[in-house]
Amino acid sequence: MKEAIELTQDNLPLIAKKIACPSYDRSNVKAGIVHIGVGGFHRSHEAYYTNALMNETHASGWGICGVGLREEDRKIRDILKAQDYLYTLIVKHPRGEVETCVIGSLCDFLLSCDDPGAVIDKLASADTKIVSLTITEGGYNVNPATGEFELGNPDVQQDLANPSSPKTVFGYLTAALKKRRAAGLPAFTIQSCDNIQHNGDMARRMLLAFAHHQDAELAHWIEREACFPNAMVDRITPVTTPADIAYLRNEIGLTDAWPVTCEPFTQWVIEDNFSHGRPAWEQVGAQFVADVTPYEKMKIRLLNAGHSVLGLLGSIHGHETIDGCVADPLFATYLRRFMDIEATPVLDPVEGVDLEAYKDSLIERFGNPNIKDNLARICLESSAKLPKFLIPTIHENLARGGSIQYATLVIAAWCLYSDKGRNRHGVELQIVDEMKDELHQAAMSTQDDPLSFLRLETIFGDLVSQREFTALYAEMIRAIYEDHDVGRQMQKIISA
Ligand code: CS2
Repeated sequence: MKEAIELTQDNLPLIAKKIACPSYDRSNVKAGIVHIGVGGFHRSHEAYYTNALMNETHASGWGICGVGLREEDRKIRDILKAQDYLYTLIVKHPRGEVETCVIGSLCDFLLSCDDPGAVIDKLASADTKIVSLTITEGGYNVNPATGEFELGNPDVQQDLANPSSPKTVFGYLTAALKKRRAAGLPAFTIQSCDNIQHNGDMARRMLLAFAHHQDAELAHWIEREACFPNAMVDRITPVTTPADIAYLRNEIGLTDAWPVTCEPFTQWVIEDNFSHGRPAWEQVGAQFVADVTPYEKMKIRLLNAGHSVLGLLGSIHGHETIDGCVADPLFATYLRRFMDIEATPVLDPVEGVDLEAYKDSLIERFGNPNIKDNLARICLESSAKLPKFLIPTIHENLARGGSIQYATLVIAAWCLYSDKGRNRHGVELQIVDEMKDELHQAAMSTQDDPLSFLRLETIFGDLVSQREFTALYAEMIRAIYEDHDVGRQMQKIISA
């Protein structure tokens, strides 16, 4: 085993002899961006683009200060702090080639639970121009049935009552914008990087609803002054494994306690709508467009929905990873048919994008055997994902008389998954979901009332009263509850 070098700022000259390292002077970098929710995806995507830009131009005003709003963020904060906020990105190509580089764009990290005032001050500081978010699909506090801000959320109530020690992202943004307004500073841009169609509009609506309840005049100022660009974000980023850490230590001779791995493909399409300046990310591959709508819909309804299709059906069938699914001809065919027959007909044409080639590339990306994207990651928080990724496709196909079979089986499989929590071989499946208990409760009564799962109105809306859907769903439920074999139903749909 090689002797491994610790990843720190002082060691960068040595590490740079082995792998690519920041070529800019990190001591000059100021945080122009504050990012809330520093997970793997932020580190493989926005932080990656920003690092590339600093390498390219040596612009120093766009460093990133990470913010964690949850106690669970302490681990990543502690690790990054000990590494001077440096980490390694491990890019895994389908044929086995691996590229590694050290990313230096993060330059600080604050935890709100340690000091809420420090987070508000950072957001309110004159240097902060953009506040970007990866707070997950479920983080926007929207009631999916009404589309309205969920005012009854106890954390929201606590934030309305205690504006200087908030818990939610809305409490922090509002408190900071209030300070900026009082200080005569421009509003920052709020840049959502979550997989939600019109993610900027969603962030805007939810923040304004919150701010309105706190201070109507401030809400009007935010409405006038702050920008919320919509964006499509894309890079498959599996959960880091001990093998990734061992790879760096053994093959590169580098000790990094929490590197990030990802696929080579990356895409970021952003509406050029910023209130207080922005980095020239277009110099390193991002695309700025006037309207991101068709791109985001295409990505969410094909890639993210495709993941959920494989994730739920594959978990019950006994597959473990996305590439394992697409190596199985039954799953590969099912996925492609779902994309062609159900998802594509409800998409709008995207200028300059060949949808067939896009779908081919998705299947190739899913098949990357070195990514080993676990189905457990895909199935995480399905209750927040499916209403955005898959259920709208069913609604739109019902309205146009299109096929709904492929997607309906996924909902039926999700019911079985939530009810039994086991795959067809009896192996337990860990379900991680904010709504885990509600999902289980609703699914449990399926044998007495085949539609009980669909009565979760916040997820399914009025799907339970759509006869064409419920008839098909009930039939599928009957079949999969009989033998726990989703593969047989998939085959039946394909052969029909
Ligand atoms: C995945 C996404 O969370 C999910 O279910 O579909 O994380 C996906 O890997 C990314 O959006 C890729 O850009």
